[in-house]
Amino acid sequence: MEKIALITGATSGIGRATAVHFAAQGIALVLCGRRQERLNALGQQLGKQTRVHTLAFDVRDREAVLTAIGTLPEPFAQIDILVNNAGNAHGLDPIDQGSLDDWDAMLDINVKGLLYVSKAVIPQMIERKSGHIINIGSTAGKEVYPKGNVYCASKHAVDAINQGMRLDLNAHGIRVGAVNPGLVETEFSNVRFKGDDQRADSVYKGFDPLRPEDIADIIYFVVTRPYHVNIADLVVMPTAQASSTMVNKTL
Ligand code: NDP
Ligand code: 8X3
Repeated sequence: MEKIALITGATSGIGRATAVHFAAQGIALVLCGRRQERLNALGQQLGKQTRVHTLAFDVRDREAVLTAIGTLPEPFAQIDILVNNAGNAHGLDPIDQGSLDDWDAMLDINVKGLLYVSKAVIPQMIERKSGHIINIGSTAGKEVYPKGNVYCASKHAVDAINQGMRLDLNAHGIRVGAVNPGLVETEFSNVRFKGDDQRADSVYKGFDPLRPEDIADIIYFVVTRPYHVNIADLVVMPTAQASSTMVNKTL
């Protein structure tokens, strides 16, 4: 039977690659992000392979989130797979020099935004006693690196929310799991360094980073296991990476 997936942060990077991968497998899509033009272009492209609906909202705006997801047209209303992916790092500063706006952005988007979207989707999953939630965490949610402070805190929160969701939704037969990537070359560092593309590019120089398609492939694997299999928590790094602070640039 055709499944419907709602993917947040589908306009770029991991979310976009996941949408492309899912579409190729015939999964119907609700694509979310703020950049309407990108949603339109992707919707048009993937609409040749599967049914697509786009929703433009900022995950920080709880009314917008609840309204957009709560008023999905009937053919898209029953979400089988939720990929909680929208998020970014904002800045890379020692704790005493961090910007309050950056801190607000990371906590509001990566943590509260994920919660708002989940709140909008979970009730109908409970009603149907069916659903699969994939939370995109990070190696930054498993360890803390210098200057990563608040971004790491936001991803540790995702780790805790992932565990909490799994516990609380266990009674309803809903699968919950996290995929926690290491260094993936996307627009992530362009956002973190506020458009300093040279600095962003330098993050992925000298080694072979993960590509968003690698993570999309893993997410697809996770959601296509038989119902009795729930991949609860998965960490994936480039071969060159051993931890947040150890990357081998001699391979
Ligand atoms: P990108 O910057 O390429 O993509 C981020 C996506 O999130 C975009 O589609 C963006 O859409 C969306 N987004 C950001 N802020 C908001 C917002 N306020 N409201 C709605 N959507 C928003 O980065 P990645 O693909 O790398 O990041 C995706 C996820 O993967 C994030 O949660 C990130 O923390 C995580 N991650 C990334 C890693 C990496 O090395 N790249 C490693 C580990 C985890 P738009 O701007 O259109 O709103
Ligand atoms: C993204 C990975 O190491 O850049 O979550 O924080 S890292």
